[in-house]
Amino acid sequence: MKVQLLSLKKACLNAIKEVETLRSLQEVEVKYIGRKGELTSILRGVKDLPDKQKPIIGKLSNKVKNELETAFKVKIVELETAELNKKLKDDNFDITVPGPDNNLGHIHPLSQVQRKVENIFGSMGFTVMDGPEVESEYYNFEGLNIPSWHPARDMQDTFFIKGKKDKKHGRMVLRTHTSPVQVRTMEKFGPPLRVIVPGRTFRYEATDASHDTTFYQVEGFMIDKDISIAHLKGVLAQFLSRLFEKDVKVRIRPGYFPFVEPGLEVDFSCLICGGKGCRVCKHTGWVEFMGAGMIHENVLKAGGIDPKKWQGWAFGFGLTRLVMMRHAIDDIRLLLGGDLRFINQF
Ligand code: FA5
Repeated sequence: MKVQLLSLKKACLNAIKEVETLRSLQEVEVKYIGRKGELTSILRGVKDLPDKQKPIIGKLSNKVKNELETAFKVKIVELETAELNKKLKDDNFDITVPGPDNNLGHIHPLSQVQRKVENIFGSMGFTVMDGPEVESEYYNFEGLNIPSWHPARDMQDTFFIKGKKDKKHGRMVLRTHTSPVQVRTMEKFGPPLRVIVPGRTFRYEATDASHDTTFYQVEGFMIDKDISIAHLKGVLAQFLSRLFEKDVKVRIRPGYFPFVEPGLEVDFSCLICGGKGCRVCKHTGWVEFMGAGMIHENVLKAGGIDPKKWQGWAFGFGLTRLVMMRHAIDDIRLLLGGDLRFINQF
């Protein structure tokens, strides 16, 4: 039996050596060491051997089996490598070409600028707050000194949420501005306050190059003792020069918002046309940038703050318009349009 095993080994190793394809190698494997192969049929005879020989032959047959299995593995690698090399040669396959792009995403330009705004105000001691996008009429309007009968309601075209009505606070709306977070924050934390609120806002408006139905605003407000518009000017000057890293002309003119008194409008010289006039600035050279003013005493009262002891200012600007200025984007609708050809440029 020993002789049988050794000659099987020799024959099998020779066959492995001769083989040129993986398919024929598999046939050799089945023939010699498969379940119904020659090695198995030899081993069937072990039970008939004298007891003394059984362990010797058993050991030898295991050794032969292991050696043959290793020889098969080595040959598989050899054949596969040869096949790959042949393919590389035949196909003109260039292994130095980089692999497919793994398509890593990146931060949206709106979020990039929002982070910058948060950092600048953060360094001036402002806290970043958040508020609900689906807001009650009370916080969006009444709490801000805009009762339902007031003509100022027409200033902001509103999406109303069908069928939802909060008992205490009226209908639900998609917030038209970030100002509702003013009263919410006053109620929650009380004075003194130094807060900014970046967030998404919605208006039922016809869209054009500078108006969208969904856009981002940043609210800012400061409430303390002896606060005046001079502090607002100082904070804005610091903010704008750090954000644009260059001189930007700012125009302050009287404005009207029911929640501030006096009210201000702050405009920027248009950075897209350099003030010459284009479709973004409606050919005026100025872009409407923010509303601001001293917080109306009715708003402070709604927030549970005594207007005789505390004063403050507030502002609200369009973050989306700021991004347009920063990157000279001449149509607001591109920013949330989802076109990767556009967004991948930032
Ligand atoms: C407001 O929303 C006030 N809440 C701002 C405010 C806050 C005033 C605190 C006083 C004190 P206004 O409606 O002007 O104001 O909007 C503010 C800014 O949002 C605008 O200057 C503009 O930059 C941006 N904005 C308004 N409507 C749109 C729109 N449809 N698309 C893109 N940006 C818009």
